[in-house]
Order: sequence, then C-alpha cells, then structure tokens
Amino acid sequence: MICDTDTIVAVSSPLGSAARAIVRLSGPEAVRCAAAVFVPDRPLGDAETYTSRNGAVALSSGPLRADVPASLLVMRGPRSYTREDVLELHLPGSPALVAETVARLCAAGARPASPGEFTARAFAAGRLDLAQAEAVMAVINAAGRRELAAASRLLSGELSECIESLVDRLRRLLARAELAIDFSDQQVPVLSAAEAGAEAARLRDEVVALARRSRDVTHVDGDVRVALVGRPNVGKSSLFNRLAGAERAIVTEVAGTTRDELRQRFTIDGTPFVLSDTAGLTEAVADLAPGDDARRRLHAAAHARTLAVLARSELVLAVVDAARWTADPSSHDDVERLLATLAAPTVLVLNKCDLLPLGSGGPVADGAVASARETSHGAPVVAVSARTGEGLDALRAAVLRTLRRGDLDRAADGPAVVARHRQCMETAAEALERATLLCRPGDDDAGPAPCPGADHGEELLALELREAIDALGLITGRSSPEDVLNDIFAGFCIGK
Ligand SMILES: Nc1nc2c(ncn2[C@@H]2O[C@H](COP(=O)(O)OP(=O)(O)OP(=O)(O)O)[C@@H](O)[C@H]2O)c(=O)[nH]1
Ligand SMILES: [Mg+2]
Repeated sequence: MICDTDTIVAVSSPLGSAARAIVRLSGPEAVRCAAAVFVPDRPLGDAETYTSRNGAVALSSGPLRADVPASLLVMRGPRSYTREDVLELHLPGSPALVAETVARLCAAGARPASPGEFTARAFAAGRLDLAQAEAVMAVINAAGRRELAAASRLLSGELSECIESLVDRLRRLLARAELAIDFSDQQVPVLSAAEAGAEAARLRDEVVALARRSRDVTHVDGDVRVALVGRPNVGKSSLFNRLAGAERAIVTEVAGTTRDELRQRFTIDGTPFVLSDTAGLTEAVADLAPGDDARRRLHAAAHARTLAVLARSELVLAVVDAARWTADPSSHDDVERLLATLAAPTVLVLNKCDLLPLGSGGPVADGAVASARETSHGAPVVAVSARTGEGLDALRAAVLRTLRRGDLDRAADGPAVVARHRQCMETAAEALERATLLCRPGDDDAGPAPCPGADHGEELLALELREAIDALGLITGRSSPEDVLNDIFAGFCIGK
C-alpha cells in the first residue's frame, strides 16, 4: 500500500446528505481523471497549485444530462499533502451524486483509496513522519479541546524532534562501539566500558524521563489510568479488589490466575481513576518446554496484553511480595530493572506485610521499605497487606502524591504521545538498561561482565544499541516494517 503510485479517490466528507461533499483524488493521473467528470470554466491543464476552478459535474450523458455546479481545488505536487497532484472536488452533498461521481472517476482510471491511504502517501513521501501521521488521526478523532490541543502538538513534530536527537546520540555511541569492534584485536582505546556504560545509562534515563513526562493524546480529558503489575501471585488481584472496593478479580493461590486485563473505576478523595489488574509479568515463557507451544502462546499473549496496559497507564503500582523481598535479595534485580525502564510514574508496593514479623509497621517491614527505596529509582515505596487492609490508606496517599508530581512534570514540557510511542520508549529503555549492565565491571563470583574490552563485549553492546535505535525509530517510522505501517494506517478513516 505504501509504495503504490496509481491515482486514488475517496469521499473525504462524512457519509450522508449534506450541503456540500468533498471527493478527493491523489496521484499522477488526478488531473486527467477529474477532467472526465468536471467541466471547468477555464482549462484545468494550466491551473497552478492552490488555485480553484468553478465549473460543473455532468451528471449523466444522453437526454437526462444535467450539469450540477461544483468547484475544484487544485494542489500540485510536490506542494500538496501527498506530494502528488491532489484535487478536491467540492460538490452538493447528495449521496447519489457523490456515488456517481466516484464511480465515474474510477471508470476514468482512479482506484478507491484504502483507509488512511492519503496520509500513508504523505508519510511515504516524507511529508510527515509516522508520529505525525498518527497525530492526523488523533486530530480528527479529538473529542474535546484538550485532546485537540494535545493532538496538534503531536502533529507539530515536537515528539519527533526529541526522538531524533536521542537517536542521533545513540548512533554516535553505536559508531564508537562499532569502531571498538574493528579495533578489538589492537590495543587502541576507542571506548572504555565506563564511558559507554555512563552514556547508555544517561540515554536510558532520558528516554524514561521523556516517556514519564508524556501525555497520551487520546486520553487527556478522561479518568487517570492506574495499572497493577508484578510477578504472578504477589497479590495484584487482592489489591485490585481492596482499592476498587469490590470482589471483582479472582484471587487464588495458583500463580498465573489473572490472564486478561480487568478494569474498575474508583476514586480517592474525589479524584476518579480507572484501575487495571493485569496478568503477572514473568520470564517463564522462555522456560517452558520447547514442545509446549500452546502454553507458550498463552503466556506470550498474556504478557503482551500486560505490556499494552502498561503503555497506556499514567501511573503504575509495581507490586512485590514483601516476604520474598526480605528472604531473597536476588529478587531485587528484576524489580530494579522494571522500575528503571517503566514509562509511567510508579509506586513500589510491598504486599503481604502481614506475613512479616509484626506486620507492616514492624522493624522487618521498615527494613524492607528501606532496602526497597535503594532500588526504586526514586519511586515511593509503601508496605501494605491486601489481606488485612494495613497500609492501604498510605498507598492511596502515595498514588495521589505521585500523580500530582507527575502532573507538574507533564504540565511543564511533556510531549503528547499515543500509547504505541510509550511502548517503543519502554523497549528502548530496556535495551539501554541491558547495555548499561553489559558495561558494569563484573563481580568476582559471577566472573567478568562482557563489557567493552572483554570478548565480544562491543558486539553485545552494539546489538543492544541497535535495538534501542530501532525501537525509537518505530515511533517516527524510520525503522517500521511494512506490516506495522499497514496496521497503523488501517485504523484511519477512508478519505484521510
Ligand atoms: N498473607 C497474605 N496473602 C495474600 C495477600 N495478598 C494476596 N494474598 C494471597 O496470595 C495469593 C495470590 O493472590 P492474588 O491476588 O491472586 O495474586 P495475583 O498477583 O493477582 O496473582 P496472578 O493473577 O496469578 O498473577 C492468594 O492466595 C491470596 O489470598 C496479603 O496481603 N497477605
Ligand atoms: Mg491476579
């Protein structure tokens, strides 16, 4: 679809009867096709760009022939939306007249446009990047003034500029990593592990900060979306029921009970929220037996749904099991990684504190909170028990505080995004987190980390940097595969 160069036609105005309708053409044969149905008062051939012609659409040939007054707006490529010749026929909004006009344009050689095909051509011609193309749809669908303002900011290219500058820096770091690969058999210091690690960590933090400051254009006027995420069985559904004040989510001792997103509205001090319970995040997909494809697909699908919920959320409650947290410090690494890369502001929730000696107010819980703060990348930490209700008020207060802080950040200079963009930023942040870990000096027990300078260290670093570049490139469409593009444009209306 993206590369077609034939001439397309579609009705650009809403369906039904109206005072006027617009039929739009784009492509190399647009002028010739228009000339087959429209009789201008002056010749069309020499019409300059952004000029119009009055004239008439000849309704039918033969004795019933009637001319209907119409006008034609001419936008010559490359100074047009698609950078091709674009023509708009403005005519009385009679569905019968519009249908006959389109049929005759098709008979003259035009083809009916697919949804979003005009914008897809604008994208393919470099007129818009992908984020701006998505903004076009957001502008059309905006339901309120604030949504419209946010969509217009996305259309202005503000997000794309931020992304491009991050990609430039990533490319420079990648170039140095690749140089280090070329010189790896010689003692030439091209890139030290410390230097690469520090820049990768800076870039990771900037990507995450950008995502956290951003606002979903489709949701600026609605309730704030809060997601509960964490490993299976940590008590997400139990907390969901507590916060929502209803026994809606199924709670069992079996890990992996929740498979789908479950949503419920609730309020804290009059502020409305939509809370989402999600399937537990787990690495277990990789651990499943190779033959167990059905379970693997089930796990992968649940995992993907949780990631999609995360990308749409304005606040994340990352839940861990407090008993496991105190007993197994190696479980902290996962949480640290999650909190370093989440695109939304986060509250770290230590649940099941009733299982600790003396509950959520006791010294063991205090110790757990203190160690969690060290790992939480600045996110507030709250100790709770979904079973007894302890700490729930503190959790509600932390939710409000974190959102207010997030709101201030966003109000200052946050870019407008759609959920897909946040997901891409998260993928980039995860790759950069792995790049940062690669560059850390190895501890003696674990053996040397594969940092630059070690065997294949530069190759691994380059791999992660390329993944981050590709993930960010998906936002602007620089690295988007054809099927992703087709999916996005298929969500457009016909005629845009
Ligand atoms: N002691 C104690 N048990 C809890 C608490 N919260 C949840 N549980 C128990 O932990 C088990 C898992 O709880 P769920 O709420 O289903 O956990 P989940 O995180 O939603 O699990 P998945 O949907 O499988 O990912 C159940 O047996 C709960 O009764 C708590 O605060 N204290
Ligand atoms: Mg659950």
